[in-house]
Amino acid sequence: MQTPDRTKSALAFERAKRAIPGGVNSPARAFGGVGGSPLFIARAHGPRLYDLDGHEYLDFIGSWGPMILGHCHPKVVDAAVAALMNGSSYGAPCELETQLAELVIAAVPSVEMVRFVSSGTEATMSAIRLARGFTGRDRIVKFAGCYHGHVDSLLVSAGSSALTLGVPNSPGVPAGCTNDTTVLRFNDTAALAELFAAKGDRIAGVILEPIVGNMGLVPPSDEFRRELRRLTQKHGALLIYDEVMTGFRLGYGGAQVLLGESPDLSCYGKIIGGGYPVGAYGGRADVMGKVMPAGPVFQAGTLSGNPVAMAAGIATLTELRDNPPYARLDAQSARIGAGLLEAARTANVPARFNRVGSMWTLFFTGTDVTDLDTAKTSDTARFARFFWAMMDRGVYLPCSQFEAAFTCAAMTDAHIEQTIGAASESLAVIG
Ligand code: HOZ
Repeated sequence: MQTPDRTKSALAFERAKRAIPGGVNSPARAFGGVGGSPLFIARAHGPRLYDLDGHEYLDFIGSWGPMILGHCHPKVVDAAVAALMNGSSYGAPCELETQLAELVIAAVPSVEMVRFVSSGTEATMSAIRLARGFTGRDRIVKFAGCYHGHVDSLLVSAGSSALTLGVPNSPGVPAGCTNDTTVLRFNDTAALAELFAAKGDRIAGVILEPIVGNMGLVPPSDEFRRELRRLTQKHGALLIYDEVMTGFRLGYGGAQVLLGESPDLSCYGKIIGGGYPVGAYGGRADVMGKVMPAGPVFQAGTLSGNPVAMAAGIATLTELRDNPPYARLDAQSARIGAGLLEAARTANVPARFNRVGSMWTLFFTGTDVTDLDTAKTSDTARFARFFWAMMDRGVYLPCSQFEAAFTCAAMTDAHIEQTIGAASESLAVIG
């Protein structure tokens, strides 16, 4: 087949690079893991993106997670427009903030109070500050391959673009910022037990993506998850779930509801803003009661609780609650897994498919992927060829082996079969 002409995107990228570092406002978008120029998007609707050159793509990124209902869902658009007509920002409280907080609280049993911020990074940064303020301890534990935004103290062995681009530790993060961060291997229960036995009473909190999306999709083992809850409780450390990606994605309420777990604090973003810039952290009332002005732990933001974003979030959560798409998303994503693995077998390509609900990753490896080391056994050069072959066939996948793909509710069974057909052709061609 002929490679589609993407000249307009390429020219737009060249122009952007003269004005914006690397031509993008977040490195995950720059196609560093797959080579070539990123697509420049002209518009999006339903399950599709449309690029500057007039090509259309089934969108399995969904803005890296938020667009679970697809692009331009009419109820979300109507809510955002109605809010916008009442003014775009007040710098003063409005009832929309309380309404969205109440929706989150009603959906997630462990969350008794919520504070809204403007991004997932702000949410995790604020949650670990709160964990430290509440416990009076400094040490934070994270897991290799988990990514919690670009918070200085968490930018160690991080996943997502920090992993794709091979920059686990960024220049500009002073050693002092990470001295109190301990990194463990995900799913390594023995290492966790050893650390808590030695230093448990000095640990303020443990932060993790309960189901990891940022080294590709990696679920926790039951033993690891339960031990994490038991040890943090025993030692008075706070368990912090970063549900920025999984919140309201893996079921109404998120990963913790699916797993039956109860963390002390949870971080949100993406879906709860319905496609607008929102983050949130919430949890136990006694802990959240320490946030200023209720308590002494400082955290603030001019655009926090922005009315347009709140309205879009309310419309999105209301739709997810009243017309839950989760069972269909699960079935469609399972069908993608079966189809992709069959295509890989036919093409004699070693592969593993990790999936929970509508988040999934096809790893090009013959090794089960349970942590960062096993994720890194993947053939990233083959992934890059596969990515472009899929793109040429109208399927837009995450541009890195170490990211999760997202199925959205606007996709029909025909879109799923189209994706599997594209994968069969792509793997037959690239091998
Ligand atoms: N947190 C997103 C998924 N890994 C990446 C978004 C970004 O860095 O732009």
